[in-house]
Amino acid sequence: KRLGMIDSGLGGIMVLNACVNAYPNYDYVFIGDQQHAPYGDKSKEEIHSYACDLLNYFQSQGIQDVIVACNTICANALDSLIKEYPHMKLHGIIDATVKELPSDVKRVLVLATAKTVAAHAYRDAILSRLSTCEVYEVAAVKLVPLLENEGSQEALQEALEEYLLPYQGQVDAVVLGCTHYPIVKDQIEQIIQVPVYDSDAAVVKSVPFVKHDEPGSVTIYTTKDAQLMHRQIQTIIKKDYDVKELTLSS
Ligand code: DGN
Repeated sequence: KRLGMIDSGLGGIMVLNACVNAYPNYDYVFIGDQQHAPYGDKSKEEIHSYACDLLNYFQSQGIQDVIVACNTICANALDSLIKEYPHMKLHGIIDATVKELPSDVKRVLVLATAKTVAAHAYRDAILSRLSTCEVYEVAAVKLVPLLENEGSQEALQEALEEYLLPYQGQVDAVVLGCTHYPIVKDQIEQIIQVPVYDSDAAVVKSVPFVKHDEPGSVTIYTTKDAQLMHRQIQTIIKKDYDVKELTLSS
């Protein structure tokens, strides 16, 4: 019942929180690779190599089941990681998130990192399910740096309006194709005024969790600054988790 989870940072914390709330009896081990955040502007090779470092750590700890709570890794490296780590069970999140969309949706706006947009991972996943849907993909490149570096509310609101206002009245759903964005889901809903879908509930539904009787645990590592991540977690999910620093050897 040990379950690994990875992301470049705070986005994965949102997914972790959803999983812990639904299945508190697992032993969750989360690594936020904040040293390398944001992943969204890194090369495919770099994203792949960071993900390998994270998975190698889990391997060294005997953790086989891992939720890849980062769309940027899923869009750019998951297929090769699945081949390279055949003994691990890697749970991606893109297809699960797309399944959240109602089948009568006609025009969808996907907000994601530059790398996820460049891979057209959401467009392809949406069209393979809803073939006549119009999909608009926007690289919301300012959001992860603002969220990771505790940018001001004004700067966040301004960036969100820049990405969303051109689509007001033009779409009937928004998909948050980056796990960091649910941190500002309420603000996004207020600006765009259509249903907004994200990975948090989707992951809970897609991972084959089973109920356990024994109590679970949550272990959180960051590759950067434990105090900083501890404070960020308190701010975004109001939980007082202990955070440890982890140095990964590549
Ligand atoms: N949270 C990650 C994602 O879902 O794409 C990556 C964000 C980032 O590091 N840019």
